[in-house]
Amino acid sequence: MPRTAPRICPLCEATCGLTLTIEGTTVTGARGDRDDIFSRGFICPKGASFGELDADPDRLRLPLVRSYGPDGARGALREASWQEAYDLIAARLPPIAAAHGPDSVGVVLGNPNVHTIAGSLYPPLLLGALRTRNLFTASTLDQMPKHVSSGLLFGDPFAIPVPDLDRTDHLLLLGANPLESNGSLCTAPDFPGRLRALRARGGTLTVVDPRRTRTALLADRHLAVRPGTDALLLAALARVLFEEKLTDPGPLAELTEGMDDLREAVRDFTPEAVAPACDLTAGEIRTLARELAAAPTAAVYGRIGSSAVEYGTLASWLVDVLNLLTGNLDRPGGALFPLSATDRAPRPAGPGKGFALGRWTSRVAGHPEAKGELPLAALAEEIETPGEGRIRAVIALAANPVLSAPDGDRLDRALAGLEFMVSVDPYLNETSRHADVVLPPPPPARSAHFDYAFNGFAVHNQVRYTRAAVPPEKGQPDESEIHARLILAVSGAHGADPATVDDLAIGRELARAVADPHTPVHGRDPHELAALLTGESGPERRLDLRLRLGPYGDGFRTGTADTGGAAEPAGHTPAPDAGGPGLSLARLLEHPHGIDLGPLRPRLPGPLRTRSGRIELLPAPIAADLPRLRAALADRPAGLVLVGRRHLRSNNSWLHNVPALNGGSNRCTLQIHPEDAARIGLQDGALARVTADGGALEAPVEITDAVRTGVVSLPHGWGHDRPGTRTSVASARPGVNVNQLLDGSRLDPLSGTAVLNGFPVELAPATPAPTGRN
Ligand SMILES: Nc1nc2c(c(=O)[nH]1)N[C@H]1C(S)=C(S)[C@@H](COP(=O)(O)OP(=O)(O)OC[C@H]3O[C@@H](n4cnc5c(=O)[nH]c(N)nc54)[C@H](O)[C@@H]3O)O[C@H]1N2
Ligand SMILES: Nc1nc2c(c(=O)[nH]1)N[C@H]1C(S)=C(S)[C@@H](COP(=O)(O)OP(=O)(O)OC[C@H]3O[C@@H](n4cnc5c(=O)[nH]c(N)nc54)[C@H](O)[C@@H]3O)O[C@H]1N2
Ligand code: SF4
Ligand SMILES: [Mo]
Repeated sequence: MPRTAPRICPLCEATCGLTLTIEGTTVTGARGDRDDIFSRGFICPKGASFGELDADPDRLRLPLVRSYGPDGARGALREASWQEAYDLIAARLPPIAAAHGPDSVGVVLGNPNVHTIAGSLYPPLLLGALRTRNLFTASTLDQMPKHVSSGLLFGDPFAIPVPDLDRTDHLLLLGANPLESNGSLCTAPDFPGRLRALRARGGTLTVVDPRRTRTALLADRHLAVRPGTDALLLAALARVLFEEKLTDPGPLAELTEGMDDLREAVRDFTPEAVAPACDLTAGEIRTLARELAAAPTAAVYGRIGSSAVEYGTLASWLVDVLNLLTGNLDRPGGALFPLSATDRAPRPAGPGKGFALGRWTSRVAGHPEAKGELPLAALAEEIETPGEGRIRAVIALAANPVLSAPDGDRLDRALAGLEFMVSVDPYLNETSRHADVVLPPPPPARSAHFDYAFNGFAVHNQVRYTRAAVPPEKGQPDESEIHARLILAVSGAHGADPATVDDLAIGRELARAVADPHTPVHGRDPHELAALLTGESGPERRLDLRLRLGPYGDGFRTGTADTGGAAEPAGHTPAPDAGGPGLSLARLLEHPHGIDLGPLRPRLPGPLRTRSGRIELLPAPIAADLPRLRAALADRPAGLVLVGRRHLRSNNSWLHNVPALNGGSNRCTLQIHPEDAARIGLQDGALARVTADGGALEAPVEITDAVRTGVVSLPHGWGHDRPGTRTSVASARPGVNVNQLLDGSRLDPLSGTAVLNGFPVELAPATPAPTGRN
C-alpha cells in the first residue's frame, strides 16, 4: 500500500513542501504539498524528480576507502565498512595536523551544506576542533560580496535584507533569474507566481540582465546592461537621487551615519558618465532613479550576476544603499530583515563588535579573509606551494570545487597530490574521486529537513520541519552522525558516542544562554534545561534548543506551550513575556505543514552590530574600493565577455546524473547573438573555440538574440568527462567546464569572490568555417 509523507525539498532555496508517495522504502512520486503554509503546492521539475534522485543507482551506499601500495602509493578506491572508514581518518588525519600545524588541514564547504541539517549544525564544530584558518566555501563563488557589504553596513554579515516580494510596488532586479533559479537570498516558493502577482496588482518589475531571460520576459522593462557594470549603474542611481533631492530615508535618517560622505563618494557617477560603460542611455538611468524614488514602496535586489563580478561588493553595498536612500530599507514593501525561528532572540539595540575584514591573509597570495574564509579560487595554490602552512590534507563537505571553482584542472592536480583527503558526498565525482575516504550521506528521503539557513532569507516568516520520510537502511548513519563521527575522528576522540558531540554543542549553547541577561533562561541551571529538551536524536534536541531560545520560542517557560496566541515574535512586543507561539520541537511536530510566523516586519535598529550602533553608509573599505570603480568609467572593452546562466532543471554540478533533468533544453551550449556569430563565422550547432586568460575549451554554439551583442553565455557545473567517477548519466553527456576559462586571479578584492561573470573571452570556429556562405 503506497503511503505519503511530507518532505521539504532540499534542491534549491525556495524550500517547497513536497508530498512524497512511498511504496515500501521507495519514493515513487513527488508532488507539491498543497497544505504547506509557505509553498502552497508549488513545485518545479527538480522537486518532481525527487524519487529518481533518491533512487539513483550511482549514489554511493557504503563508504569508499583508498588502498595503498606497499610503498604507500595511492591505489584505487574500494567499498568499506563505516568503521574502517572512520578508523582510517582517525589514523591518518590527526598526525598530519600534529606534525604540520592546524592550517595544514584545509576545509571546503560546498553549497548543499546550507540545504542540510548536518551541514548547518556540525561544520562550526569541525572547524573548532581543527582550528584551521584554511576554510574555503562556495560563498566565495557566490554571495560573499553580500556578506561583506552587510557586515560593513550593519555590522553583521548575516543581516541581509530581502525584497518584500508580496507587498512591494516596484522591484528592481539585477543579475538574478528566479524563473530558472527559483530565487536566492530571497527564499520564496513560487517566485515566478509572486512576480506575476506583483504585475497583476499594478506593480512594476525592472530586470537588469545582459540576457533576455524568462524573468526579463515577465518584466515591464528589461535593461540589457553590459556585464560587470551594475555597480556603475547603481552608483548613478544614487547620484541622481542626491542631485534631484529624491533621497528620503525616513526614520532611518536618525540611525544612519555617513550620508554627506556618501553623497560626495557618488558625485562622479553621473548617468552621463556611466551610460557608455553600462551601454545604457543616461535617460534610462534617470528614469529608473525617479521611478524608484516615486514608487509608494520599492525594493532593489541583486544576485549572482551582480555578485560574482568584478565590483561585486560595491554592487551589493549599493543595492542596500539605494533601498535606504529611497526609504525602503526596513519597511513593508521594501527590503526587510527576516526573523527566523532559530535566529537569536532579539536583544536591546546598541553598539556591537562591528565587522572586520582581513584579520588574516592567505599564505601564498596574501588574500584577506572575509567572514573567516579565504577565496576558494586560492585553494589550489595553497595546496601546491611548498612551505610552512601548506595544506596537506583536505576535508570536503558537499563540495565539488573541481567543477565549481576557477581552473578545475589545476585543482584536480593539486587534490591528487594531497597526503590525505576526506569527502562527505553521495557521489563519486570530479572532486570526491581524489578522496582517501568518501563518506556518503543517505538519500534525501531518509534525511530529516530543517532550513536553518534559508528561513533567515525568506520573504515570509515561517517555520517547517520534516522528519525522514523513509527509515534509514540498516547500518546507514544519517549525515549528522557522519559529521559527528568525523569530528570525533579528527579530534582524538575517535570511537566515542556521536551523541557526545551534540551534548557538547548543547552544553555550550546553554552555558552562553544562561549567562546572558537578555535570554529568558538567564540564571537557570543548564543541566536542568538540557534535560527538558525533547527529540529522537541529537540534531532534534539541538533543533528544540534553538527553537525554544529563538525569537518565537517558549523560552523553557512552563505552561507557555498552549497559549495559542498570535504568532508574535517575542522581541517585537514591549514585554517579551507577553506570549507568542511558544515554539518548541514538540509544538512544531504538531504542524507537519509548518507554522506561519507572519509577514516580515521592520526590525531596525535590532539587527545592527556596528561599532557605532548605527548604519554605516560609507564604510572605509568600501570608500577605499571606489577609486577602482571610478577607473571603470573609462572602460570600453571592445571584445566579447562571458556570463553564466542557470536552467530550471539544473543544480550547479550535481543533478546531471538524473535522466529526467539532463537533456532537452538543459544543455551546455555557448549562447551567442546572431550578429556576433556572423562576424566570427560561427554556425549554430557547430563547435566554437573559446579562449580566456585561464585556458580554452570547445563548446557547441547556440545562436540566439536572447543574449545581447558583445556577450556570450555558458552554464557552469558541466565537464563530467574525467575518469574515475561514478556518474554514468552525467558522464554520457558531459558538457564542458566553463570555469576552465579562469585561472583564479580575477577576484572581487574585498570579498575574495571569483569573477565568474563578465570576463573577456575570444572566440573562433573550432573547425575552419565553410567558406562562401553567409
Ligand atoms: N562559472 C560559474 N561557476 C559557478 C557559479 C556560476 O554561476 N558560474 N555558481 C557558483 C555558485 S552560486 C555555487 S553555490 C557553487 C557551488 O559549488 P559546489 O558547492 O562546489 O557545487 P555543487 O554542484 O553544489 O556540489 C556540491 C557537492 O555536494 C554533493 N551533495 C549533494 N547533496 C548532498 C548532501 O545532501 N550531502 C552531502 N554531503 N553532499 C551532497 C554533490 O554530489 C556535489 O559533489 O558553484 C559556483 N560556480
Ligand atoms: N535551477 C537551478 N536553480 C538554482 C541553481 C541551479 O544551478 N539551477 N543554483 C542555486 C544557487 S547555488 C544559486 S547561488 C542561485 C542563483 O540564483 P540567480 O542569482 O537567480 O542565478 P542565475 O539564474 O544564474 O541568474 C543570474 C543572472 O545574472 C545574469 N548576469 C550575468 N552577468 C551579469 C551582470 O554583469 N550584470 C547583470 N545585471 N546580470 C548579469 C545572467 O545572465 C543570469 O541571468 O540559484 C540557485 N538555484
Ligand atoms: S523550486 Fe526548488 S525547492 Fe521548489 S521543488 Fe523546485 S527545486 Fe525544490
Ligand atoms: Mo550558489
